Amino acid sequence: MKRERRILITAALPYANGKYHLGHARSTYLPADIFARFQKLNKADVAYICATDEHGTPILLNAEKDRKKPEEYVKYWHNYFDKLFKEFGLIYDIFYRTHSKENKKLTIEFFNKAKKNGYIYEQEIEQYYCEKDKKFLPDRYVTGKCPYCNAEDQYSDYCEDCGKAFMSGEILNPKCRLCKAKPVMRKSMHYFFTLNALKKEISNYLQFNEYLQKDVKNYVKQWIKQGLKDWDITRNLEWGFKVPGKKEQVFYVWWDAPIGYISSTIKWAKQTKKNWEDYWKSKKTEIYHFIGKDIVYHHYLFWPAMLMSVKDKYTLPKMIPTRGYLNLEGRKFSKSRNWSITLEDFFKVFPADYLRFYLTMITPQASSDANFSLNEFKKRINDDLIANFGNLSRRALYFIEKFFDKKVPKPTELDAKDKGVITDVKKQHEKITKLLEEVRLMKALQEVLKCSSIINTYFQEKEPWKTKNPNCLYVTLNLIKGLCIELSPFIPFSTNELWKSIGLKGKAEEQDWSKAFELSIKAGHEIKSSKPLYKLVSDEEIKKLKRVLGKNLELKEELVELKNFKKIKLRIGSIQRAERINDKLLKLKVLADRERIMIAGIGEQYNPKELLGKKVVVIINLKPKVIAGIKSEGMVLAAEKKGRIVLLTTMKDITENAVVL
Ligand code: B3M
Ligand code: ZN
Repeated sequence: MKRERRILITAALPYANGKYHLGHARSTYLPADIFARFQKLNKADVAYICATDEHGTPILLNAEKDRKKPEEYVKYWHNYFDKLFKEFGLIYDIFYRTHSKENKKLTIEFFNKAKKNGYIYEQEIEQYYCEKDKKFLPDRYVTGKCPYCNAEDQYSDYCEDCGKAFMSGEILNPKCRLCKAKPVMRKSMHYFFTLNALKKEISNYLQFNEYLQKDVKNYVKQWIKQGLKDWDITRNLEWGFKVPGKKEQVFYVWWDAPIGYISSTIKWAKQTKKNWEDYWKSKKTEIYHFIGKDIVYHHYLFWPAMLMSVKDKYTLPKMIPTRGYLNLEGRKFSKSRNWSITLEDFFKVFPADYLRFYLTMITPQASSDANFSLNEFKKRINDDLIANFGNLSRRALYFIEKFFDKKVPKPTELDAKDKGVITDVKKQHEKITKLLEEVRLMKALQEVLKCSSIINTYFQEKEPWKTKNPNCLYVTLNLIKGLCIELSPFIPFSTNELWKSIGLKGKAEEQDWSKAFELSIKAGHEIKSSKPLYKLVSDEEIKKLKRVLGKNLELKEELVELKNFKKIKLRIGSIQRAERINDKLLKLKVLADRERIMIAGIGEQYNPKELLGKKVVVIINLKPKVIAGIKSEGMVLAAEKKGRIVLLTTMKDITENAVVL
């Protein structure tokens, strides 16, 4: 077969460093997969590439914590993601690794070429050095006291308490994290990448590539306007790829990670006897990088600049679909507060298709954030997936089984309604094709469901349960087959299963998109089964997942369940003392009806210091709860404002300790 288009698709490489929550699945892995599946059905020549990202300081630190060698540690997490992503239905052509020989070779090649072309220079910088351990200490290896707010135990580049970032050398009482000795400052040479020298080329790329997402492009342009800083691409670390000519330095993880996109393609091309350069250096290739909005800087600036700097005819990305963060029941995901659901938690209760369906329904083509609500999830699955598509296919198969002994009936001449529904559905199909091409996946899914509704309406009007109308069952079954193909990028497991129930060969996901609605199932074809495809989501199951969410949800629900609102005693309290317990939780001493200690989950939004003296609204008649080992005697009220949690404070004229209700 002659394949007209050549498309390279990547999903941002997950760090081989612990579990990911649903947010990454929504922003990156699922959209990339739906798009790749669509393009494969559409018979493009697709290379769909992913890998684990296996370098960097956090990985080395966590490996040390687990008492594992970093090689062993990343291998473990690589296997973990490989298995998990398969369960999620991701069909990468290769899921490789950045700690590979292909990546090492190419990383060094990129460095040498960029350097030869004048985009890399050397400069001396000062860094902490531990004379006992005989090594340089990257930021996270040094802890000390914040020079701004005096908080203890902060990393040497950033204070988690007051949020200030500081320069190397500014932290007070620095200590080596490994041996607790006081480090000294020592000079060493580092390599820098001249991002700024490519400013004009990058601006042009952003300017003239009409496919790049507008909302993201605008803020990237702002960054450029503010000035681009050259980029330190080496680290004094024992884990990573050694920098040529340096004994103790490796490349910064963000230098070799995106090169992993190419080196993984090289590995795949070797395995499948293809030419990798066709996918990276040909004018014909269209490159799509799917990412989350936290790595925009790296993909809209660094990466194109790196590709330009080697002057090696690399094709620049056509599209960088960028999605925002996911909240869970209106709050940020947070491991330490138990506010998280992982893919595995989910798969214990529901099939992967349910998650794929719901996540697509809450993911518009934008970098805006979204909210995962379990009740909404239940509604979408039961009302949209099952009541619409699931029931239609079950009923059509059931009537063929019941009235025609599982054989597709022979149609008579098609009437205006039969022809009408076919035309309408084909028109819809064209619209859906266009939306998918534009990576507008949520809209495309909505239109597929519309397609299903059109067929449902036709089915209802024809009343085959009364009329045993052969045309209706013949046409409907053929259109359901088309829907099966149309839905397979979104929900591959159940559409493949339905494909089998219809008695068709192969898989829905292997068909030809352009022929989806041809009437290819002929009279006399025998269907296999009419058993229901889906099970309704029950309250019990939703509760199971809520239990995963732990104590915080209970607390929230406890509040909602206080139906008689007057039972809640609200007071104005003033914050007398505030301390940080961890990055999420703060311990507050609040003077309300009396002095009360309250633990509040507002640590990501507030610094203890800015809270002192603040008047807040508190509930004083909740049962005391032990949170993070401390008895909390009340609750500070907060509300959501534009996706941010803000404390409910008072207007100036309400006095301390006044009774609100
Ligand atoms: N490893 C994961 C992230 O920041 C990071 C992506 C690398 S893509 C080359 O989402
Ligand atoms: Zn500080």
